[in-house]
Amino acid sequence: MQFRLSAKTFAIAAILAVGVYSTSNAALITVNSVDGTGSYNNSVSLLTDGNIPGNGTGWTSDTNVWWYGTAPTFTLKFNSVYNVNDLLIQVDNNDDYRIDYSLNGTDWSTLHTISVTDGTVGWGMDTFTQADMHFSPFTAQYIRVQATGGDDMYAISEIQAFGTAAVPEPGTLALFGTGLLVSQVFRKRKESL
Ligand SMILES: [Ca+2]
Ligand SMILES: [Ca+2]
Ligand SMILES: [Ca+2]
Repeated sequence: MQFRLSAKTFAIAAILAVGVYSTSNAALITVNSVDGTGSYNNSVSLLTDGNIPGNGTGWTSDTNVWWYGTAPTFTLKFNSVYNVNDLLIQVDNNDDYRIDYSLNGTDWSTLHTISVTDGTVGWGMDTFTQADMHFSPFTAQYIRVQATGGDDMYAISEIQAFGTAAVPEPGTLALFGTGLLVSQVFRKRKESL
């Protein structure tokens, strides 16, 4: 009897979990902080201000963080851990930019490198998304971008990530609530027998 109860509880919980996860849609991920290392021009806040200039905009535009050399790194920290399935990044068209991700800000994995030869424009800023980069979805709280080669003159105007929270709290609470409800119902039945 005990086994059947828990099996039924489990089945209902599993059905509910599928429902919770399938109804959650990828949305723009909230960024807690954006930081830069090394020497660069303009504020790193430009990277997450939602302003994406038109493709072909000059690399030293006021809309961009721009710099010389491959030393600088730019890191976004999300407000929690997310399953990320899309990125939007606009960079200078004639360079290589490596995108890394991390759960803790210490251990990094490389997601993708945008190559000089990628993209659609031959001058100024160029926009890339998952449709261009073809990476697999990943789980992270940090995204880091670094120029790795090109003409030594680099720029980024925007970095946006899209996905769903890795631990959806409303879903967890719903599962917990369902478990309580089911055990209450069965306890009441047992008492009435
Ligand atoms: Ca921007
Ligand atoms: Ca290019
Ligand atoms: Ca360049």
